Amino acid sequence: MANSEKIEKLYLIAKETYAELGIDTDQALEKLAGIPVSLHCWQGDDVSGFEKDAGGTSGGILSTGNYPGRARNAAELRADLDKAFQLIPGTKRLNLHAIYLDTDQPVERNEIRPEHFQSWIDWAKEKKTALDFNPSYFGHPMAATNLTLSSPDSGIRNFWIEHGIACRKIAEEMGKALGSPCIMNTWIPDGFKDITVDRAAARRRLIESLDTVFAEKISKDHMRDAVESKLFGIGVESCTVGSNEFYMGYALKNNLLLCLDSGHFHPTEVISDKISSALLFLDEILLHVSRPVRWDSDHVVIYDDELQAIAAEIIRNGAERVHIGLDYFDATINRLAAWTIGTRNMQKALLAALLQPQKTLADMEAASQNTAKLALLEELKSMPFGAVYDYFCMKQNVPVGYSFMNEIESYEKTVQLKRI
Ligand code: RNT
Ligand code: ZN
Repeated sequence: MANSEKIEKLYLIAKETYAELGIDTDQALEKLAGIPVSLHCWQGDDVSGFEKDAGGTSGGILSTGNYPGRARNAAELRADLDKAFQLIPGTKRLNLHAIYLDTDQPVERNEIRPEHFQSWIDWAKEKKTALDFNPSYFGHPMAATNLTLSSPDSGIRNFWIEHGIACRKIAEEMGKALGSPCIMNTWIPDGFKDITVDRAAARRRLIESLDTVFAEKISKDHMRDAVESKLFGIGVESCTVGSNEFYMGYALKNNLLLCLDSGHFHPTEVISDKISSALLFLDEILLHVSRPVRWDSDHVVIYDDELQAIAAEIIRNGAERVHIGLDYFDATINRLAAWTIGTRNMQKALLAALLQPQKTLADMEAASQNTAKLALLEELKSMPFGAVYDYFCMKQNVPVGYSFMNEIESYEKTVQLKRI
């Protein structure tokens, strides 16, 4: 039997099986196709960026490993992304950081302008995709003390305020040019290594700086601001200025998006539980889907319990209010595979959630039929959702199952390994 025939046949059986639970698999796939996942450009080059002088990481973020073939410039990164987009079904966006500007000459971070990202805008137009954006408050001499927007030094603070303002203009232009609001996420590394005495003063300075950065009202149709908290980072173990409570309060007060990164909480604390709460008070949120291993180590997203829980919460609370971004950087494996594996897993988890009889489950819960609820949830786990995802991949003209690795292996040989 031809492979496509087999996939179709298995799909039809799966469709029938899910229909018995009252679930329409065609409808689920239509919904899945419309849920965008924003790929983080920084997996492609270990968060190095393309600034002509400074750049790289600091402030507690770090990519480890030396797998060959990382993208060294914007053209290489775009080539890798083109390939990744061919291996991932569904709606994709690209999430850029300010350090990925595409220029011949060095440009200071407080002087970057939309034109420095024109090649990305052109690329996105051509690929019929959209862009998200991030100011880069790290990997720079002005961030050497791990204090940027909350620095006690007004010169440092002002430099980064100017960077934030410059980035919002860029995000606005990206959203305008591509006809889709650009989500701009603000994460700063600010924190202290050791016992911190005046936490309130640092946090007050951060509020003031953010107020200045966000002062200009920009149309929601073009760009939207998100703020991302963190628990700790290497080198800033004792106090993170932009903590969860800080940004929760700031986002609520200013009606911004709250960004929840799955690697930024205590080891047993999960973001899946935070989505429903946040959405009761905020219009929209942003997720940085990642995988912490012991600490905020940014591993490739796998199909684990928390990913399934996150996806289920997205579907139950309204996918249109949750912007899904990925955030990890593993330099020990092929970087194109890292994108492909993580994004496909995100989609698989969304699909599994779309294939759950949410109303039946909620009714069981409301009627305290806890035994039945548990039994059904567990049975759902071994239902043929893989056949539905395979069919989705086939219909979207991307490789089905493990076969995407053939393409990655040949791309690695012919393109990435030649970069050394
Ligand atoms: C760092 C944050 C932040 C970064 C990216 C590069 O801990 O998670 O989102 O990973 O912006
Ligand atoms: Zn993050």
